[in-house]
Amino acid sequence: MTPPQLAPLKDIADALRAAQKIAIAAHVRPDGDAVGSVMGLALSLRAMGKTVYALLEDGVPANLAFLPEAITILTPPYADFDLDVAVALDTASHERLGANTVAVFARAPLLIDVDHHPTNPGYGQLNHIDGAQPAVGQIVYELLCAGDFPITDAVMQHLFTAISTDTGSFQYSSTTARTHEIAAEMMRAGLDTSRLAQLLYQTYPTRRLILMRAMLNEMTYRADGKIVSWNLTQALMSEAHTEPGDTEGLIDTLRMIDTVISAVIFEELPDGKIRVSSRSKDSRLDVSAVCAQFGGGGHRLAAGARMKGPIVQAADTYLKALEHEVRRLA
Ligand SMILES: [Mn+2]
Repeated sequence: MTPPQLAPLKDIADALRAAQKIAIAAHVRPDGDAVGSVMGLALSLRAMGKTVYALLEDGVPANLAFLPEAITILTPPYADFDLDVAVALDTASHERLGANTVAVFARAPLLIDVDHHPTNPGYGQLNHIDGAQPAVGQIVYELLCAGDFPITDAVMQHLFTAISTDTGSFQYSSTTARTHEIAAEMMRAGLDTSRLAQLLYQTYPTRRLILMRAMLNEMTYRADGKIVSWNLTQALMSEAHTEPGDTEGLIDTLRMIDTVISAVIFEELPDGKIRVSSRSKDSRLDVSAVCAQFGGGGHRLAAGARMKGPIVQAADTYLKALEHEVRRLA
């Protein structure tokens, strides 16, 4: 029997085919997988003649604005529209869609939840939660194949972006042989992957380099260099005129350091809360469990949480818990 959290993609494709008005959304502070999955599915369904509302509570980050039809993504306040189906992608909990998006989704008689965060409880009526998939973009690609839905060049640009960014350019251990096969299928279908790689990884605004310079100057080590962390303050972000997306992937630079098995960035949010992003390079170290101590979650090797400020105190509390886990490995 299929577990309730893993509805066959064929069933999800059937539900989408039967619908005419569809809303698709992903988590707040969207990353490449969120934007790419939402728009990859949205553009395929639009090519089938359906009315599709792509919703992102926080809009499209500046670094992804080049993607096709990104301008059609709606942000709050949302208009009143009827829905047959709502689809949540890459969103580990219902609330992470954002309050306005949750309110719109409540109007749909059917909610579909497609995700790869193992902590996702399956908050839809149709759930497909597959923690073995490196990106929701990969699940969406399989969904389009299962339904024989259109896969246009624009759809591929979005799904390639989703897959490439969530696998660290096909480098993370979550990357599967199928991930590479999908990239190959897209290349055979004519997708210009080197252009996308250049736009995604080799085109940064000076603002981002200012943040990176500060990070390299200010990062601190703990646990004999096994942990590295950095506090990203509102003061620095306003000084550098930071825009959403500028901080995406900065943590990967910290993660590269040879002695490090865990990298953490603490980011001060406008509301005073502290956003924790945590990475592990050692499969024995489960940072999602550390984040869960503070109400967060995610993946074993990449997780996050929100903590109460001030930033120095939140960092100290989190790092103590992390160091406790790191020391247990030695
Ligand atoms: Mn993802």
